[in-house]
Amino acid sequence: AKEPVRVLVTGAAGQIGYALVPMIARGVMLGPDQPVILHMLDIPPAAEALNGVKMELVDAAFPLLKGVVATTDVVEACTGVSVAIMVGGFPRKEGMERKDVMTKNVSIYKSQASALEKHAAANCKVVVVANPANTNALILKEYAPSIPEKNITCLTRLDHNRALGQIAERLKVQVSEVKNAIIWGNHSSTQYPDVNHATVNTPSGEKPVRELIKDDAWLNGEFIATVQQRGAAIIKARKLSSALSAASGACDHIRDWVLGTPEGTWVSMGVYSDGSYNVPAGLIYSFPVTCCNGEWTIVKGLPIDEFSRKKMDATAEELTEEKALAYSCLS
Ligand code: NAX
Repeated sequence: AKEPVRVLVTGAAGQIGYALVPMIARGVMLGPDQPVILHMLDIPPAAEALNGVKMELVDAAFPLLKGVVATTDVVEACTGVSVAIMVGGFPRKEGMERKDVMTKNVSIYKSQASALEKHAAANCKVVVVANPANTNALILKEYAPSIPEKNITCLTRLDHNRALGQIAERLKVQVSEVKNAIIWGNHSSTQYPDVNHATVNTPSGEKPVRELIKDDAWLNGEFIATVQQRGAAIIKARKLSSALSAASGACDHIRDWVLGTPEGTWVSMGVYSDGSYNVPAGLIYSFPVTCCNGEWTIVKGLPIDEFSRKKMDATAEELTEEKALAYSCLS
């Protein structure tokens, strides 16, 4: 039998946490034959609720779940973990300035970075979900210099899956037949959902999305806006932000990273830019990636048209500004 893997979920008493921990305990993230020990971190005001989640995990009697650590101590939470899902953060409340929210998150990510660096397993894989996800991941990277930068990512898989979902709905095909959409850039409304290389498996073979949906106005307009603003649409409908889809996206992100992407398929991940596609190096930017042997690689050489270039640059610009704002909050 495999040794259990320790998986950290921060903000585990929150709504994404509540959707995510049972998925991990069922093997959705690391596979149906991989035992796990869940480490759940939250802050003292949420300690009682966190303990309630732990009680439910016990009650669910998950065969793969070999232990639960529920704590408000960041060192205890980080010790020995091989996977870290960073969902905890400070949300922007009405009337708050961007800078105030950034200051709070910078200080959270700074201290959690140090704890991960000192206490997590070597080669721990990290995905930041909490917003501003890309910039929180960048702060985490800065303050955990001994964690390889390849191990620090942010979640844009939910946006990627939303793009696949919209194409499937439009074409009335199964979402499993659609692949290779791309989310470029920031997990924010400036993200660029790109279908120029996306394909659909049809009875007569694989076809480009642009060949099947000839409506350029829709693809270049409403489709992009729908994906960019889907988070707000969910809030409007549910009076709560996306949780099950975010949790599912986080599982997809880690599963593909650890177990690999299928041949011929790429996914979107926020990763440390190496300057590919003329995206400024040193940003955490969402790119198309393939994964093999536990490592992601940016898909290189895709042709980029002028329309795409502008949108990729605009979201890079926003990330550059966020980075500057974050650094101004550090001192
Ligand atoms: P909730 O407010 O329900 O949960 C957040 C939890 O984090 C709370 O239990 C809170 O006590 C805890 N927390 C706060 N500070 C903490 C700290 N320093 N250490 C540990 N835990 C801490 O929010 P939820 O709806 O679960 O969303 C969590 C985060 O995900 C938010 O930042 C949200 O903006 C972000 N999202 C990111 C998405 C993505 O695709 N990247 C999509 C969904 C979501 O909006």
